[in-house]
Amino acid sequence: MNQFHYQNILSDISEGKKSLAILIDPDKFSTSDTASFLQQLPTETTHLFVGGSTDANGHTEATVKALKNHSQLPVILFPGDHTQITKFADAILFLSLLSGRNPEYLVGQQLKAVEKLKESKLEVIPTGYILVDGGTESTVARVSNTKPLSQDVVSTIVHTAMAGEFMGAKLIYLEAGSGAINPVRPEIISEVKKAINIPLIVGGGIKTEAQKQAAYKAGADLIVMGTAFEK
Ligand code: 1GP
Repeated sequence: MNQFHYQNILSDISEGKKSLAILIDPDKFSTSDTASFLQQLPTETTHLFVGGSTDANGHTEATVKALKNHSQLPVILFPGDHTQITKFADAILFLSLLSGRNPEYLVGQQLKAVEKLKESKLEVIPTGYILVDGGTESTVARVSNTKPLSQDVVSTIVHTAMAGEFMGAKLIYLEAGSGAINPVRPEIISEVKKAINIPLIVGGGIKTEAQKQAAYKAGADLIVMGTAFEK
């Protein structure tokens, strides 16, 4: 089992070095536009995430291959379910939806992923995934049949992140949901950051430079932006 690689991609997301991942949803991406899509991305982009709550058309593999052909940036799977795993990426966020109580997204999908992961050299990154209320029903909440945590109950969010670290997560992902009206509040980011000893990813509803800088200042190590770069 020693073909599994840990820490390579993760070490890029080190504290102090702020990272920016652009999320590409294969359902909304045209591979023929890959070069022009990549050209419009901010120069500070450090990672490409690929995934969506659903991949109805099975475009993930083609999307990953196109991005790898056109870019040197690490391509990391951010899968909505196990069918979105492809060995052509560099790494996978091995997500556990800790804000929810649906066993399918706590451990069920993870078990279904093993066959494909056994045959890949993907860096597997255990990630505690915490969905908070972004002011509109997110696709994650709908597909996973879970409720987001209220942004008003900061201690529950902090404790969920700590539980994730205690369970072995190497990253915590604070998610307001793609297309969120309200991104994760800076106060929440800073309380979570103070409580954990692992890098913190923040995404969902971040559209402006000011929102991005506020999230970094509050303690986000890596910010994920998707909708802002969709055509
Ligand atoms: C969603 O956090 C990501 O999982 C990105 O969200 O599409 O709102 O940028 P946006």
